[in-house]
Amino acid sequence: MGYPKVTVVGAGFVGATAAQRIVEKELADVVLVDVVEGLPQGKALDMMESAPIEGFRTRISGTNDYAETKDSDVIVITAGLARKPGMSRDDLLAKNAEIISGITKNCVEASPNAIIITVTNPLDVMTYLAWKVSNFPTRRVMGMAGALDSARYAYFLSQELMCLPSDVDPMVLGGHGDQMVPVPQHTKVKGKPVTECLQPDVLEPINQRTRDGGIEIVQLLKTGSAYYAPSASAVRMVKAVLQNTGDVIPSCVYLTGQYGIKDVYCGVPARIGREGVMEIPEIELTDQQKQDLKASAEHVRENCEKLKIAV
Ligand code: TXD
Repeated sequence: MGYPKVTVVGAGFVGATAAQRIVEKELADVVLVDVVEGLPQGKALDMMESAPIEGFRTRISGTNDYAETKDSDVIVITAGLARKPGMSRDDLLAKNAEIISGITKNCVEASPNAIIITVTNPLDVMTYLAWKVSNFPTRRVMGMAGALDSARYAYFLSQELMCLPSDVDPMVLGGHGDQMVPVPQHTKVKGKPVTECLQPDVLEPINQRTRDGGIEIVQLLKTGSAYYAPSASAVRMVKAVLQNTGDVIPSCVYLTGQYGIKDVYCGVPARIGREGVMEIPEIELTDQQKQDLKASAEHVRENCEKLKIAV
């Protein structure tokens, strides 16, 4: 039996690294797409030339033509502009909206049954846009942000607690931006809530560092933004879909009244499997967290309103 097929649009830092992780893990054959001629072809060929050493049997090809993405199981959209120092995620809104609209149309035409996972910023708004343009059921369109924000939270906590990063089971909600909502009482260290391990005065700076996690990397790199942890996070979602794991992963999904929020894409824990979003199990939040989550969702909604003109 052949491998599933994943299209990764955008052969930049996040897209190419995600593609590499997918083929090296043998999760799927990958088609890497970009507007720049030669870029996806060159990166795909380079990756295939590593196959004799790495030993993976999956294949990757690069193209500028969506015909080659035909009948993909999953589409990961990473194309667009990355943030530069001093630039907020929302500054990217207009430019990336145009890019995501065009890409979604092309992808959906070639793969009408795919699951779409968006990565491009501003994430929550781009996910909404991809859903609108695709005309897919909401469960088949989701965005990657919570998985990354949670991974960053887990890493920072593991440093403070001097444990393995994988010993931390993190939870971060909200939009992917300054209004994200770390949830320490549902973040567990070897099964124990982190609120029982760390005092609030130690925890709060870690929560804040998590909110600023993207900027911290942008400031260090000076050109471009993070891509190792973002690509790993996107591939975690791809794997949950392809292998129908039913893992609960903080993801940007369409809410229909959960947490008192309706008709907007926002980051909450979601059970992910072959059909996309299988379930949105509601977790207990403090009043403050509920308020913060709502504020975060409202911010996303405002930006979506601006976009309705373009949709
Ligand atoms: O948590 C998250 N969701 C994120 C989001 C974490 C990290 C990065 N995040 C966002 O992903 C970032 O703000 C950007 O919006 C995207 C992609 O970031 P990346 O670092 O990979 O950017 P690059 O290296 O500039 O790559 C973008 C590629 C580049 O090769 C362009 O030529 C291509 O996108 N591009 C296109 N491809 C196809 N079609 C069109 N129209 C197109 N326009 C640009």
